[in-house]
Amino acid sequence: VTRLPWRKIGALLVVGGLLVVGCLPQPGTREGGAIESLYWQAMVAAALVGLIVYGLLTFAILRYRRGRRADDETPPQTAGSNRLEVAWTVGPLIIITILFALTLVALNVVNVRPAGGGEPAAVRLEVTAFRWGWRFSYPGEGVVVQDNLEPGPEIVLPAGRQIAVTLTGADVVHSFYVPQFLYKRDAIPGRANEFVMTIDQPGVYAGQCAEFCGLYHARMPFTIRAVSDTDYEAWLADQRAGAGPTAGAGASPTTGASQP
Ligand SMILES: [Cu+2]
Repeated sequence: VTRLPWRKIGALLVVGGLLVVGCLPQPGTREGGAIESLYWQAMVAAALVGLIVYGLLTFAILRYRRGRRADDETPPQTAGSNRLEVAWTVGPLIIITILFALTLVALNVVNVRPAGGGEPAAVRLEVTAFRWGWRFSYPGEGVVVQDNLEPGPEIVLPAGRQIAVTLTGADVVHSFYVPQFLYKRDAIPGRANEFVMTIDQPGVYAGQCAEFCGLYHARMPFTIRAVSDTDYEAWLADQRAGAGPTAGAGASPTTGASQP
């Protein structure tokens, strides 16, 4: 009887687990937090089911493998078990029902309507994707930021405040994707896709188009810089005062700085 390399198997399991844990970025928004929770709940459910399935498989393979039994005959064949069949029908139903309920809980955070009166009103942001760039407009503020190809436009948003986004596409379907927000939405021509996001911490968040839209699809990045409320107001004032619609380039002093 050959011995199994338990150490190697254990190490593989640990490395695999770490990979799964390490692959999910920290959520940068309140809504992303709800998505992260849902991800983990589904992961735990999947891991439990996986453990049971692979555990039983491994047990059956090891316990009943050829050569282990004295006689090499076919083991007794049984068919039909009402108890087992009920168990493997009801078990998954329960799991699916729980996951469904947890999904509703997450959706309740992700798909909320923009805040009304009481709280500080949501910042309104209109996003239009086009081949091959982005146009961000702040209705009522007189600020529009638009740029195409690299490095793409950079916009500023207040951290900790709800941002109500209205997303659309100008020509073909694009997709608004900021990996750290754990969330993306399609930008569809002729249709306004609305969602909210609340950025937790000030910081710089890279975004990109996530729907193949043509030749330069890979060159549609944009940047969101989240700052304090006062810095946000100051930026708006700056934008109104000077730069105009293509203000995205103003924030990148490195461009052209290589000339002595
Ligand atoms: Cu694209």
